[in-house]
Amino acid sequence: MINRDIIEADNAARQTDLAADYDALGARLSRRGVDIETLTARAMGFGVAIPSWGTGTGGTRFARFPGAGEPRGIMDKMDDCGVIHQLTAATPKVSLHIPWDRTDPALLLEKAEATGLGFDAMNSNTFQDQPDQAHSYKFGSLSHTDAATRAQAVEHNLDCIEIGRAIGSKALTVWIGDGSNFPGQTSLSRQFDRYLEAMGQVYAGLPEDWRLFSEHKIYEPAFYSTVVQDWGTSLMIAQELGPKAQCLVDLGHHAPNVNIEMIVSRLIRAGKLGGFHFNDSKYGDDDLDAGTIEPFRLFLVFNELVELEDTPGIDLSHMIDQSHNVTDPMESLMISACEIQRAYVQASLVDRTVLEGYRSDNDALMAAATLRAAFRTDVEPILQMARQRQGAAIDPIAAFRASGWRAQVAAVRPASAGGGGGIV
Ligand code: LRH
Ligand code: MN
Ligand code: MN
Repeated sequence: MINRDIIEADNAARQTDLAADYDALGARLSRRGVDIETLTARAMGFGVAIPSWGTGTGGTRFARFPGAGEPRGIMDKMDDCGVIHQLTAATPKVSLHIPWDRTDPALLLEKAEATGLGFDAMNSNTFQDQPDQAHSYKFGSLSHTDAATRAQAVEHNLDCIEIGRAIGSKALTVWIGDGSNFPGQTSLSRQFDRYLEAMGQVYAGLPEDWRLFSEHKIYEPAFYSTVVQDWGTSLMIAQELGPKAQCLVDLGHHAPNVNIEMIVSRLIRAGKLGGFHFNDSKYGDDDLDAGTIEPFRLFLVFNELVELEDTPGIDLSHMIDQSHNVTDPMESLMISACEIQRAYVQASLVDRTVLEGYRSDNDALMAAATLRAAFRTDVEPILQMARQRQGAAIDPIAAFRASGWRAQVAAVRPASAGGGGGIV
């Protein structure tokens, strides 16, 4: 972890400005009838999980350009996640990917204790072949035409549940790359039937207090059809499997211009929204830092979440899912966590009584203006204060750079090989 003195020294230099900015914002908000302390308390209560795989440099289908001091394995990844949480106070959990992170659960628990982290949803991987694997996933996994391959994929998911159970996780996210690349290659209906049957076996292996998240994605790696291609299919799956099955929305997994906030609203209405993979994108599954391309879209997603937050039974797993090619992954993850938290606080600022009034009067212009007023409010002092009060950094990136963490770990973590073959 980073030496506390470094964080405190960096905070000390920013303390006076923060106090002035916080007071000024507090005064402005109170003129709007909003208590800044309520918002700061909400910011302090907010958390989003870090994907273990996001701590390394990703890559594309063309190349991977490794960075210095990349994590050598899950223990290093957890160390990085611990630092991200230490600096942001917004990322209390890690989401593991198996088999990438496979290791003795006792060691994972020990590391979680040392870094002050918990575990969010487990992720299974049947979109890659592993050494020593009996059956290849080249033509699919849970929906494969071959029963033995499907059984192997089911077994892997059950194994993920076992590991997760040992470390206190409470959910399994299943994303498969299954689909087809050419019209006629597969029976669209029978492939889906096979998938549902296999997922039923995974569902049957869930502990009582666990949930199963199905994650949809429109395309890639299958380029003609994908088995779980959109939220409609994902909802069908969750409804067919049973009450412990819900849908996971990865923001980058839709066609351009799809209204994601509406999907969010519909899934909550159906009692089937389980969680998110936050990221941002311009074209496809770009896995860019949250809020860096379309911050208003992120805000609108949170606007739905805040509007519906008292829906009975709602319990969302907020997770990030990103890949970093040109930035330091830890810095990118910190930026994302802060942007997601910002969207949450901005959405919490929307005057919902006033908005409802405009809605019932059909005053579209003022309804939109009400959302914009919240979105345009610079809530940075609230985020900074939330961090400072929790012993984190007022400016996480500055404190991270001042700490020299990357250079320190680069000295003990050997450079990893570059080369082709990206991560999805
Ligand atoms: C697929 C995906 C899914 C995987 C992760 C590595 O594109 O979003 O969540 O588990 O990437
Ligand atoms: Mn994802
Ligand atoms: Mn993805």
